[in-house]
Amino acid sequence: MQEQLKQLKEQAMAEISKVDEKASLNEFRVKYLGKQGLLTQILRGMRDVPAEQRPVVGALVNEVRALIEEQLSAKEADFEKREMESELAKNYIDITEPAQGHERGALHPLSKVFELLIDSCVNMGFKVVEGPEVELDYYNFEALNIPKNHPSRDMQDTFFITDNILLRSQTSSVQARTMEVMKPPFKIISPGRVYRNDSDATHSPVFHQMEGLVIDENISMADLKAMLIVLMRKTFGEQTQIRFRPSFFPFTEPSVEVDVTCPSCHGEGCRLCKGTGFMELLGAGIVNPKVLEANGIDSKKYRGFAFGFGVDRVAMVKNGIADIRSMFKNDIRFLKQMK
Ligand code: FA5
Repeated sequence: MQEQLKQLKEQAMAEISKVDEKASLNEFRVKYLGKQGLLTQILRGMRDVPAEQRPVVGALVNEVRALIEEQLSAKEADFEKREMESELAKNYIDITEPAQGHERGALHPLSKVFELLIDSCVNMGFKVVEGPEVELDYYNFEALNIPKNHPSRDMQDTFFITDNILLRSQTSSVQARTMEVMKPPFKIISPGRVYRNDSDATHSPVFHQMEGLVIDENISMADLKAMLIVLMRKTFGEQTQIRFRPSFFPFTEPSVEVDVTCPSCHGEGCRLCKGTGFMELLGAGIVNPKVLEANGIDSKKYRGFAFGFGVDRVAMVKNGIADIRSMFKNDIRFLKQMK
């Protein structure tokens, strides 16, 4: 039996030295140390060993088992080490390489223009108020001297929800809402989203306006003009050319439209500005006394001026954007240029 054990030891040592993958280690363990393994089979012959030799044979059995286990652990540790080394080699990180850094986001050009316009107006003493985008026909039109079926409604191609409810086509709807609740004198601006069935390089179906309304005693066209010139110069710089044109709105009398130099041709005349060299930015005027009276303000005592900026147009002019629709496509290349 001692001879058998020595042979088993040699056979096991020769075999384990040839094991070259981790999965084969378990087969080896079962073959030698398992319940039906070779060592167990030899042990079954222990009962035939004379009693005085048993301690010596027992010691030899333990020695062989310990040696096999030791070799198994050493091999296992070796495989694990190699696995770890190959993982590390695959995922090698060069800590001396410069970091990639995070890209910084930026405000959308429209948000920047809103911030600029609102800040300038707040610094001039205006209060910011808001109104609903889903609006009653009354506030969007009727309270502004535009009765049902009046031809001037055609100036704005409006999205109606029902006969009396619509998506507001202008922030002027906030004028009537404000006059209802505030006592003059007051100065408000109202920035927000508006909707019209319009689409080309300078018209978007969803766009943004900023309304302004000032009601006080002794207001004149000169106040409106001076205020707008200050605001435009702050927004575009001193060198920008500003043009006031006579116009018509049912809720202001007299009315003007205000243009600045075209962002595309800088005044030369191009397709974007239809050859005029200018881009229209806003409508404005002296509040029609009929509107004051309809909204409970004494038109003998108070007068007012109002204006409505196309905020997207301001962003176009400031950033030289040739197509208004590019601001709503979320194309990251465009947004990066605007940073
Ligand atoms: C109005 O909306 C009037 N409520 C402005 C006003 C307010 C007049 C207060 C008097 C007193 P208008 O339809 O012209 O007016 O639009 C005002 C501005 O909005 C235009 O000058 C233009 O800059 C912008 N605008 C109009 N339609 C669009 C559109 N579809 N897309 C982008 N901007 C537009």
